[in-house]
Amino acid sequence: MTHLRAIRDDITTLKVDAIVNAANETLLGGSGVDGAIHAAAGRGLHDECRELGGCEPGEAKMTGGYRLPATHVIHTVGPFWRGGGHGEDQVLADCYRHAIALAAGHGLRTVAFPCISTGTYGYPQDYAAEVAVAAVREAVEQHPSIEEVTFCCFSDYDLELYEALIAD
Ligand code: AR6
Repeated sequence: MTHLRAIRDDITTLKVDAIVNAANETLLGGSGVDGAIHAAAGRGLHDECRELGGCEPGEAKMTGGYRLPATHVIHTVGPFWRGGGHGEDQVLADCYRHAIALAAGHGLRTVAFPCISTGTYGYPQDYAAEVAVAAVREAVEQHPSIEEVTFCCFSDYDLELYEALIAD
């Protein structure tokens, strides 16, 4: 059975098979976790991303990890929060599901996620955490080769939310 855990950390320091990036549709970098990942990985990541031709919200694309301790980066684009009535939950769940499927399809076993869409894209943290945990639980049932999924929180508040949801 896949182990789910929540930690509070900088995702760029994690030595896992893949860290997930909360990117934008260009995949060419930005602020927040996207900026941190590109800064830590170096120029090679940017060059590989330029070849990918962007990414639709809810989809996921994989690159190497370059100077990161993680061997791969899975880039996904979360939904911009517009009040909740515009299919945001579905797109956010797709980010988690597609990232897990992509990792499993490449034989990866350990994956770490940031709290996608809860920064610049404005998704309420509690709703996002519920969607994330439910989507990951569903995805790892279909991809049991995934050994561990880490929810890498950047705030104590997010960590509390995820710890409570995982314990359920
Ligand atoms: N490690 C882990 N989590 C982090 C880190 C880090 N080093 N840095 C920030 N976070 P955001 P979004 C958390 O804004 O809402 C970018 O410009 C942060 O505290 O990074 O999906 C992209 O290019 C928050 O909990 O992503 C897009 O344009 C979470 O990561 C846009 O922002 C997500 O916040 C995407 O917005």
